[in-house]
Amino acid sequence: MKVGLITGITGQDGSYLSELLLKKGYEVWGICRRSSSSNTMRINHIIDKLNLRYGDLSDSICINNILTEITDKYGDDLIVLEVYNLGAMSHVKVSFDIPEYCSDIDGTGVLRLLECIKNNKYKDKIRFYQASTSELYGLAQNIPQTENTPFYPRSPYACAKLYGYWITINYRECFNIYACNGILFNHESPRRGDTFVTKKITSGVCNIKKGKQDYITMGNIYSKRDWGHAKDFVYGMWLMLQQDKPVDYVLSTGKHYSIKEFIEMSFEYVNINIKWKGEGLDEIGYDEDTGKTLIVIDSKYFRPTEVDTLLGDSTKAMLELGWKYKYDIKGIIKEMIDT
Ligand code: NAP
Ligand code: F7E
Repeated sequence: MKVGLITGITGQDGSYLSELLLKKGYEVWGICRRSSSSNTMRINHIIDKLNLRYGDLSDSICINNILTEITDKYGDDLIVLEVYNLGAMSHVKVSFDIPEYCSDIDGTGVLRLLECIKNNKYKDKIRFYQASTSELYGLAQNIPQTENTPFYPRSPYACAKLYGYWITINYRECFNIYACNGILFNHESPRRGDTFVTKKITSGVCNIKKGKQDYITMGNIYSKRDWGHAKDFVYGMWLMLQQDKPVDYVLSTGKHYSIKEFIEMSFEYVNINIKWKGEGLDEIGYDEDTGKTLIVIDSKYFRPTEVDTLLGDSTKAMLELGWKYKYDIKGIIKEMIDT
């Protein structure tokens, strides 16, 4: 039996990865947080096929209990247990507000999982994927960024993920665990959390088109991101765990756009012509045909330190894993607005 264990199964990537593993015939397990309101919206359509356990990356005991429950169930019949660590406090701006919590979950949480794997009797049958991030490049030292580009994190989130990245490599080298990092650039979908910029824009554009919202309030619209689709990226995660040796890979599209360009493409898709006037906090986007304001800027969405530009080079993943992506930026926007 091939088994997958996903932390962060209720998140954007966790939901797409669950679908992929089920399609491939895996038994899928997931760690969910207890929440006072429902947090399983993204997996409700497949929930009967999943083995969910309550847990949290702050709690070594529960992580160990779940891991041993799985390995005890199969014992020597276990072929492989693929552990995908997708659980995280994943919002960069929020990490400035709750830095200690973010470090505990996104940094030390990785160590907790690796320790449980190291101590498991079936350690040699366990493979570990760490959700590393292009945020590690931060104040980017080279353009485009590859697996060899030096890191320069710019937020508590990125600093915590830097620890996660290195502890994954350290456990690979010390304890011979099949453990690797996917350094993933931004990836989006209709399942993206509401407060990330692409979802905020596409939802806002839909609402404006339907007359349910007047305008969208944005932060820094001049940063640039290399945006792909989560479905393409979870396939790359799976590929990384199917190799002879654990190796770290960048996944990206190799194209980047500013937030302002993303806004323009989104309005264009619903046939609204946006024009701009003013500068800085006074800049606004307006409807050329009606004169109505569509975009305003508010400094409350600015970050204390910004990551101005990210652009990835995933040549290594393309050549060694045979990974490619299917969605371009317009396809992503179309799906996010239509769904
Ligand atoms: P997401 O939608 O925010 O999902 C995060 C998941 O982590 C959710 O299931 C969340 O549970 C869970 N989680 C949060 N705190 C936890 C804790 N203390 N213990 C256990 N689980 C916890 O994130 P995503 O976009 O799917 O990203 C998946 C992973 O890839 C994250 O590690 C993220 O940092 C990383 N990453 C994302 C991107 C991207 O562009 N999407 C790029 C690079 C790396 P609830 O549902 O209960 O909140
Ligand atoms: O911001 C700017 C903001 O929050 C993108 C996470 O998945 O990808 C994600 O991190 C840009 C930033 O994503 C608003 O200042 C302007 O420059 O959508 P975001 P992120 O910070 O790039 C990486 C790879 C991860 O690893 C993370 O987990 O958009 N921006 N105005 C805004 N951003 C937000 N959220 N809201 C605004 O109103």
